[in-house]
Amino acid sequence: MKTRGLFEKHDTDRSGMFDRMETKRAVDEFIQSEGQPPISQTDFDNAFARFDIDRSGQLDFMEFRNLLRYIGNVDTGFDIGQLFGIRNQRDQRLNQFRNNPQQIQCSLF
Ligand SMILES: [Ca+2]
Repeated sequence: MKTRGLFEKHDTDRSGMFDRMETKRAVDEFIQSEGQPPISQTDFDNAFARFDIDRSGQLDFMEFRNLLRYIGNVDTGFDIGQLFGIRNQRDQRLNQFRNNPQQIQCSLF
């Protein structure tokens, strides 16, 4: 199914925007049609946050299209869970460093 068709099908309240539930349903259908393994709730939440640029809690069509493209691309050679795992680890280290740079230095040397 084309992205536009997928969007119109799952925009059940015809708002022109996807809320989290609508996005999840559309992503699940997309993933299934691509023969990809199901996306975990954590990966979905991360992906949603990444593409909800203005933090409105909703995705417009362009944001949704970018999300699908991202998920689709990730499947070619990358495991999305692994990818987000690496990113989360990196973010955790960065946060640790910001919160307590000296402690990190001690653990490195
Ligand atoms: Ca909607």
